[in-house]
Amino acid sequence: MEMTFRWFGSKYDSITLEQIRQIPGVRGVITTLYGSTPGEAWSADEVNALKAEVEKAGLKISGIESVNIHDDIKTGAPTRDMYIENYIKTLEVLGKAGIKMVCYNFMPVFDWTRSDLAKKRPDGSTVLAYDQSVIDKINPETMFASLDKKSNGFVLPGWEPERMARIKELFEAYKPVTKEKLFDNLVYFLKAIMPVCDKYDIDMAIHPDDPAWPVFDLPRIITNEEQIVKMLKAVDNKHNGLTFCTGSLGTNPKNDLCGIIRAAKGRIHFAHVRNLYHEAPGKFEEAAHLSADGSFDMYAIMKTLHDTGFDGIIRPDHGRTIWGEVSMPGYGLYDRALGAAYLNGLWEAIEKS
Ligand SMILES: [Mn+2]
Repeated sequence: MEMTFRWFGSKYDSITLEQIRQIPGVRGVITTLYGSTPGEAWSADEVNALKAEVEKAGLKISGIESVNIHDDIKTGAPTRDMYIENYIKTLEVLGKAGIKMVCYNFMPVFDWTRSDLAKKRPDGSTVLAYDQSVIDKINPETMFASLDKKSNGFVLPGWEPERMARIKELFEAYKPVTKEKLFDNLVYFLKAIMPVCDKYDIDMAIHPDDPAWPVFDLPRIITNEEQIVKMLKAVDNKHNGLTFCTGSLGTNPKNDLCGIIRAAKGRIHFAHVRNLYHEAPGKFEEAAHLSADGSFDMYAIMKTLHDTGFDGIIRPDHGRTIWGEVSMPGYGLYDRALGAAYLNGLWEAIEKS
């Protein structure tokens, strides 16, 4: 198990590499070329510069989150092959730089969705929260505007203003894309990139949909054990794997998180481990990583990862905003550092018992 920490780059993050270096047990960061747009081929110079910056601080790049997928690949537009070619070029650049884990998602239009970025909890901390009844009453533009207001001035990953400006056009493009079509387009993409993944030993790790059900009538395909197993089997190559994200899969209380770990055994290349508190169906808020603060049994999750032979990259996920920190919502230093320490503690106890 390799404990890592997400870092948004010196231009975008409120947290420095020097701070990350001081979190016990963290030696790697998960980052990306912020400022790149989905569909473009990354340059070796930019990747190497990022790598040198991280290494100068005594850390390494453990993986990329994310190399985003152009919407034309997801919709299966005629231009998809060109964008897949660019994706392959990016993977080549990463492979040559020794970066061997790539997280991505196949969600239409949006990355994650929340109805509130700063919901107050009884302890005075604030967290990201979701309430389906609120989402049902608004449209995507209104949601973006309200999220943008509470983002503390940070650009939210997956919610970049350039992207939101094209939102109507994107919804049009996805109109003919059924759940089945979206899945076929994912398989088409994966089959095309497996040769370069084989060549450079790059593990692709698809991120589950967040939340794990359709939002704004857009199809969602990586939502539960059945869909994950179907995806792994459709391209049965060890480099086609999963980002096991408790916070996304766990949005649906019907998902048995430990069951999913067992079902995807050997194909989990990356784990996002955090806790959620379920208030009611379709209504949840994020919590501290500690089991007692939310609805998940974090010990059982870590134990199942351990017992199924997980030896991949792991990171704490969204944290609460605490101790007056001003940061990108969910991505402050303090609570995620507490999360890393807690997960490391669980892991050490599991290994020694
Ligand atoms: Mn995640």
